[in-house]
Amino acid sequence: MRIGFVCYPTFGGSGVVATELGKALAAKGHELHFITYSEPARMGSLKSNMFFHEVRVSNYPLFDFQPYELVLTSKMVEVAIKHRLDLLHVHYAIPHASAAVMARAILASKGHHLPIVTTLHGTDITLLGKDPAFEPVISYAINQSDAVTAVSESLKSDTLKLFGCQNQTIDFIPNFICPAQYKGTPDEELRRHIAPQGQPILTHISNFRPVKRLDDVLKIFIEVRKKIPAKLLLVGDGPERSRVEKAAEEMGYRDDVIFIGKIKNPIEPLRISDLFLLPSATESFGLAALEAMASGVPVVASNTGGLPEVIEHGVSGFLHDVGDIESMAQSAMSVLDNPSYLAQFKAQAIQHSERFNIANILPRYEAIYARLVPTEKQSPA
Ligand code: GMT
Repeated sequence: MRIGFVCYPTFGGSGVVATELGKALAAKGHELHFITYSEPARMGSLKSNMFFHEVRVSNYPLFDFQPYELVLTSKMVEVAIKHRLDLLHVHYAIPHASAAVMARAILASKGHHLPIVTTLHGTDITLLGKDPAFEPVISYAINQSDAVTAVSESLKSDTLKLFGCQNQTIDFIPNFICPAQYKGTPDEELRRHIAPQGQPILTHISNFRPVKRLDDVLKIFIEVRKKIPAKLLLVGDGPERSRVEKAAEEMGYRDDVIFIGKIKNPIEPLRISDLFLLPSATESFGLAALEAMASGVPVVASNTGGLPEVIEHGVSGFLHDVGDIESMAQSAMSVLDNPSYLAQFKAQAIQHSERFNIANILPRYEAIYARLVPTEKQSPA
C-alpha cells in the first residue's frame, strides 16, 4: 500500500511510535510518505520506499500566528494526488486529525478517495482534549475519521468518556518495541563517566513538561541518595529543566544529578541504567517505560493511565499513587540494595517487554488498513 504518515517529528512518544511503525511498514514493502515540518528524529537513513515531505510555513507579515494546519492540509492533498496514496495515518489528534478530515474533503471534491486512520496518543485527549478551545474540533475529527486507534485501554476509555464518540469505534493497539534494537552491551566508558565509583544509576527520560512531575523525580532520588550513593541521570529537555537543575543545585546534589539534554537515541543511557523513574501525573502509555524495560531496566512509576498496562507491579517494576514519593523511594531502594533482586527484576523487565514486540502489533495496524482499502484498490506493496 501507499501510506501517508503525519506525525510530530520531535522526540515525543507519538513521533517515535509513528516513525518506528512507518519504518517497519516500509521494511514489509509498503511505500511510506512522512508528511511533517522536519525529518522525524528517529527516521534514520532513507530507504527506497520511504519519503519525507516537508511542510513549510512561510512568514507572511499579516499573520501573528502561522497557519500550520492549512499548509499541512494542502501538503496532504498534494502528496496524496502525486503519490496516489491509498490511506492517510495521522498520529496525535491536534491538529493532524482535523487537517486530515479537511484534506479528505478536498480530495473527494476532486474525485479521490482517501481513508483516514487517527491514532490517539494521550495528551491530545487527556490534557488538551478537555480544553474547550479544542474540544469541538477534536470531537468532530475523531468522529469523522474512518478508523481510530488508542495506544492503551485507559486512553480508549478516557476518549469514550470525554468525547461523545457516537459513530465511532476505537481500536486499542498498544505501543511496541523492536526488541533487536535494545540488545547490545552497555557503554562502560559512559557508565564510568556518570558513576565513577560504580554507583547505581537512576534515569528519567522525557520532554520535561509539568505532567512528568520532575520535582518528584528529584525527591525520589534524594530519598534514595540519603541511603545509597546513587546517581540520577536526566535525559531530555523542556520547560521544567532550568528550574529542576537549579533545585538540584540548591539542595546540594549538583554532582549527583547529571543532565545530558536531548539525544536522538535513548538506548545508550538506558543500557547503563539500573532503574527508571516515571512518576508522571498522567501517562496514556509510557513508551519511555517500555523502552527502559526492553533495555533491562525496571521502572518505578505512577499507578495512573496506561502505565499499569505496561508495568507489572512487583515483576517488571513498581507502581504507586501519583505523588507517593516515599513508597516510590522505598521500592527503588528495595531493588538497588539487593543485587540478586535487582538482577531478577532486570531479567523480568526484558521478558515482560517482549509482549509488546512489534511483530505482534504491526499486523493489527495492517488489518485496519486492509479493512479501509479494498484489496482491488490497494497499490502493490
Ligand atoms: O508525553 C510525552 O512524552 C509525549 C507524548 C507525545 O504525544 O508525543 O506522549 C504521549 O504519547 C506516547 C506515545 O503513544 C505515550 O507513550 C505517552 O504516555 C503519552 N504521554 C502522556 O500521556 C503524558
